[in-house]
Amino acid sequence: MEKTNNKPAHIPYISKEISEETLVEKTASFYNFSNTRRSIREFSTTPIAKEVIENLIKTASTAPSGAHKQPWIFCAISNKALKSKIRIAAEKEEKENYDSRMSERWKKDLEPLATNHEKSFLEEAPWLIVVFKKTYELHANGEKSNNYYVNESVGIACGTLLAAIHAAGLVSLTHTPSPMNFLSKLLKRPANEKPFLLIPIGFAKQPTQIPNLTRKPLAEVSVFYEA
Ligand code: IYR
Repeated sequence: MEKTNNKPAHIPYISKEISEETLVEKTASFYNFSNTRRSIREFSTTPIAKEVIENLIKTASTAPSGAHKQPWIFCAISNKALKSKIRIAAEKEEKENYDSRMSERWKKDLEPLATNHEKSFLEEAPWLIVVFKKTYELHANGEKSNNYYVNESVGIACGTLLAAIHAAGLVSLTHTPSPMNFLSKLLKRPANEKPFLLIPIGFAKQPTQIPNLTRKPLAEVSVFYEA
């Protein structure tokens, strides 16, 4: 077998076909579990161990990516002063958004979620993970190289992260303060990295309220082309 860097280029992948009954059971059970995930906007201040966050990031980083370039970096923040700076900067942008940059139609669409420019979760949550996409690779020697399908890759990694957070019994919010360049400055990230998503993580504050939403039924989100 052809080799690169002394590693075999391809190795066997062992897998076993399982019965239809088991498949239906497993997929139904995972669906039922996934369907209990909700975005949470009020967090308990209970600390979460760094090792937990490390495991979550390792899980997110198992995501597939264009040419296996893994074009992401996860900044994990528990530092109170830094969280506070992030909150102040995010609220400044969001105030502009809610006061003038968002269209009336957009604000109407957001009404059921009862969001506003106030982002206390950015200080309450024990951890914030800011996900950056690497639009290109910047090597230690100053050389640049290409990354591919960066948005797709980082989007998948974020989805994997959200699923892992839910599986741990923790909650998260996909927060999109916009524009997000303040995060590059506060976290001192290099020019090849662009902020993608800000994800507060922790336990849900108790009691807390969530919007009483329903999900689109299967028929509205799928089309099947069969024999
Ligand atoms: N980014 C703003 C507004 C916002 C936009 C959408 I689309 C949402 O689903 C929720 C909020 C904010 O985070 O408040």
